[in-house]
Amino acid sequence: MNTSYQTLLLEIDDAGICVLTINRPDKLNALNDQVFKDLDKAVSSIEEDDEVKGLIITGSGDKAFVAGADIKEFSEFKKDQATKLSQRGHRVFQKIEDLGKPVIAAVNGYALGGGCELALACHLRIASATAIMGLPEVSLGLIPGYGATQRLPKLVGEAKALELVMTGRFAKADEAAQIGLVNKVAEEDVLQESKAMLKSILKQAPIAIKNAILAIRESGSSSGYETEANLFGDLFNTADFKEGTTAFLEKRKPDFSGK
Ligand code: DAK
Repeated sequence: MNTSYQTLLLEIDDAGICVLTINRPDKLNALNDQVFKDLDKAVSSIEEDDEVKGLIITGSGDKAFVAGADIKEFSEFKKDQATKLSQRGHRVFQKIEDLGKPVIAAVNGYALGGGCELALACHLRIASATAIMGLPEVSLGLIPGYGATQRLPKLVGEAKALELVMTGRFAKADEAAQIGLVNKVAEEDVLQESKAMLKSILKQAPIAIKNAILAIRESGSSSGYETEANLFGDLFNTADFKEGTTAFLEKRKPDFSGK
């Protein structure tokens, strides 16, 4: 896997956990064109790399996860360019959401605007006690353009999503957990706790995890139940299903092969 990027740091440990760090600490890891190009490539290579079992996305430094899209860069955009770049952002974030491996955002500080949207595209979010999240786009004369109008209501409900987007106010970590914007607040080190949660997921059957991601992604859509039935049925053909049920009956721990 290509592990060298201008704006990202990638590290893979022995358990197959890849930590992807957005690395522009002097700009609080704001998302510019280069970050999107790097993210696009990195997520593709993570997808193809069988050694990588799960992904954690975090931000460099102790202040920010990502403090938004790069305001300096987008301040000169015109309509067509903005629409096109919004679509590119959707595609890259969708790639993260569609990754058949679990993805956790370790929200280690400010996650604002596009940064909050990046966290929303991950499957799970764990916040540090100092995390501050929000969608202040209306204060810049905009609305969220990287998916939050669609993903946020699924997590916090339509009324809370409208409140956060229309006021642009920030939520501290405790409130974010209380409204379902993050799964939990880390008691100590957000990266270590994200790794611990990922490790507990990676003990389970990999194809079942992938199918769970695909099925839950379709919740609320008209094809959701049909998708669930198909993905559920497919698992009966896997070696992991045989191993999981056999291990239970033999009163031992399963040893999943991911097949
Ligand atoms: N963009 C560019 N630079 C940023 C930045 C950002 N979003 N956030 C911080 N920085 C830079 C600051 O300019 C400063 O750079 P220098 O002046 O040192 O060169 C450096 O990071 C450190 O920031 P501060 O000095 O401001 O640090 P403080 O601790 O005082 O304040 C803060 C932290 C997070 C409260 C503050 O930095 C802040 O308010 N940042 C902006 C937050 C924000 O409004 N984010 C943007 C949300 S709107 C689009 C699609 C999506 C979007 C846009 C376009 N298209 C498809 C076109 C999404 C928009 C958003 O994300």
